[in-house]
Amino acid sequence: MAPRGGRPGSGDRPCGRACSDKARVGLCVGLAVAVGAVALAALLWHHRSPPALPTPAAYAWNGRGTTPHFPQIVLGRCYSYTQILRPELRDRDCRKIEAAFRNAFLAKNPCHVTEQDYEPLIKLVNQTVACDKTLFWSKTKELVHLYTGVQTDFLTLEDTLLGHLADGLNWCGDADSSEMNYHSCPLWKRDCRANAVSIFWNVASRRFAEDACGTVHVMLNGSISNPFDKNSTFGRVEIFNLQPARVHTLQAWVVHDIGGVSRDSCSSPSINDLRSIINKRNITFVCQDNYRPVNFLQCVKSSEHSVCRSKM
Ligand code: 2NF
Repeated sequence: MAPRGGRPGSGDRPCGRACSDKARVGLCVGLAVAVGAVALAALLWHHRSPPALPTPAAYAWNGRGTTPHFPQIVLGRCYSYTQILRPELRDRDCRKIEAAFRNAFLAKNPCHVTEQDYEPLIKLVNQTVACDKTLFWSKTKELVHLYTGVQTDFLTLEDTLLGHLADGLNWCGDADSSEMNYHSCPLWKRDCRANAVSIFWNVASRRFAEDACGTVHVMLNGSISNPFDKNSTFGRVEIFNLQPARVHTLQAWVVHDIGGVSRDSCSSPSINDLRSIINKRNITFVCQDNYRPVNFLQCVKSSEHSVCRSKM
């Protein structure tokens, strides 16, 4: 009886060439099945574990993250401003205002927030500043607010509801999340100039300037080489949004550090640049060095200085 099968190449070849062709076909089919199985497994594995979506924390912006308790701070500031500081605004809806602020930047790339995103917030806040009482500032943040803290008729942007809500805070969201990013936010000088915070101050400063009327004021720092900085918000945004039909004069107060080098800053090239921009816009420019009421405030801190002794 002939054995079944048999080794190819042995002397006795019951199936010969036909048998070796069958073996090759079998081998090829086996290999194809194995390759297919590996490919299918790889495909299934890929679908079962998609790459993780970046979380807000994964974006390491260069600036500090959203101020902790941002929504609570905004809500609290809104209530204290509208109920206690300026009760004439008591009918403003602080819950809506806080939500509009949040919605302006949440679920958005913080480098792609637009001025339009803040429009609902600006509409809800809606506040008018009396003519002659608008006070801009540049590089004098602490002193100007000491001044408006006493002379409450004058209002800086931070003394209006909109500026008060945001002053000193930081905030941003993320396109892939509905949460605030408390880890990091873009720094305008390093990540993107048009970020959620910068755009807010641009639009708030623009509106503040557009609404001004009569004589407007600015407090500038005469103890630095360029009291007027063309790249500052005052130099870039505010002066170009004054409405010559409503504003007839810009009064600049150039203040100097007590005991610092005494300069006549009103005649410096930097202030002359400001004068020429303002005059070209058909607005009168008036400048005063060392405005006395501000000197008195500076002397509260430096009462022993000879300049202050002689003033008192
Ligand atoms: O934080 C504020 N309260 C603030 C920020 C920006 C602009 C207020 N403002 C409004 C105020 F109402 C003033 O009238 O603009 C005027 C002051 O801004 P400025 O740029 O003329 O004055 P600076 O002393 O140079 O800057 C004030 C603060 O704003 C920051 C800057 O780092 C400083 O902390 N700042 C300036 N430009 C930008 C910007 N494009 C900015 N922060 C973000 N994006």
